[in-house]
Amino acid sequence: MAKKLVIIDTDCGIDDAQAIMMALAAPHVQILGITCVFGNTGVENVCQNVLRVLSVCEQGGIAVFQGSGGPLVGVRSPFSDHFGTDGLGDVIEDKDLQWEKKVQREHAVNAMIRLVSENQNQVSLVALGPLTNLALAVRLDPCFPKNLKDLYIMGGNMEGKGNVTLCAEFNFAMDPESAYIVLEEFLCPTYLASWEYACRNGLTWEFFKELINQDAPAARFMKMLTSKCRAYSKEAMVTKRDVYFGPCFVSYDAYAVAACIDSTVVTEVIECPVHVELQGSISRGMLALDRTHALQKSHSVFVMTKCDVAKFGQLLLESLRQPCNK
Ligand SMILES: [Ca+2]
Repeated sequence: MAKKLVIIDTDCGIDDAQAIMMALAAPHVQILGITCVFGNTGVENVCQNVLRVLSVCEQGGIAVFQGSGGPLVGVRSPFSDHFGTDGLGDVIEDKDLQWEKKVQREHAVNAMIRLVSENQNQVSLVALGPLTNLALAVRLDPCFPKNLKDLYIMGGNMEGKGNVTLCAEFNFAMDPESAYIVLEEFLCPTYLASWEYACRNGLTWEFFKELINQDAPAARFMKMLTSKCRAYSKEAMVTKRDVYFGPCFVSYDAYAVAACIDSTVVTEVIECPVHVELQGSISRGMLALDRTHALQKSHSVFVMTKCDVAKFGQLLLESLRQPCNK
């Protein structure tokens, strides 16, 4: 069977690391490249984090490309330390001083365009960070979205609940203009794993313990990354998320990868046009769902609403049983 071709665009924090490992573990998936963008941390750290994940999973042959270091418009917001200042929980001591030599010389945006044009209508793009690289890709090559098979995005929200501002989700809030461009101009089949979707389909903290205590290098790596990180402490994690959804373990980016590699994980979607708000004083970066077609847009996206959580949990468990022979 031909493998499913995937490009992952990431701002590699801990949940991106988990999501990348999910794609690496899927036997029918071939990752053509991993493109890096700023977000959870600076893009230089993101590159190093991706290289580290690939090394733990013994998949060092996958090409890593450095992309945008900031948003299209305005000054980059200060990095949050949600996953530590380095994005991976500030626990890695033996930094790889040779990392720059391991990153491809080609810019991430050029690489995306090239890989997709070499494999027209065969590539699934999974976006796990701010959408800056994708917005630049459509500006450089207006045919880029049309040449994609489909697009999976972790980002945005569907109920106006924000996690960095009152109404905006992190990835969209970091670069609202890019989110706007992508959702206006990428007319390929597009699947959105919103913040609320991830939180409503969270797992228990008991499951999290089982996940990281598996006997494999990837599980031990994830246990180390999460060991000092507040975001992975049931006790420390009293957040806006908990106010809305109750306490649970949420591996955000893995929801987008799961939908890409196994469509049966998603059991319900809303199909409707969407719009990213750029103006509002408290809603800049918010995603609005146009369920009554008030905006009269011709293109709809699939906004995920329900997940087969048992199946998703199984994919997470398998993702940390690496390295595996693919
Ligand atoms: Ca991310």
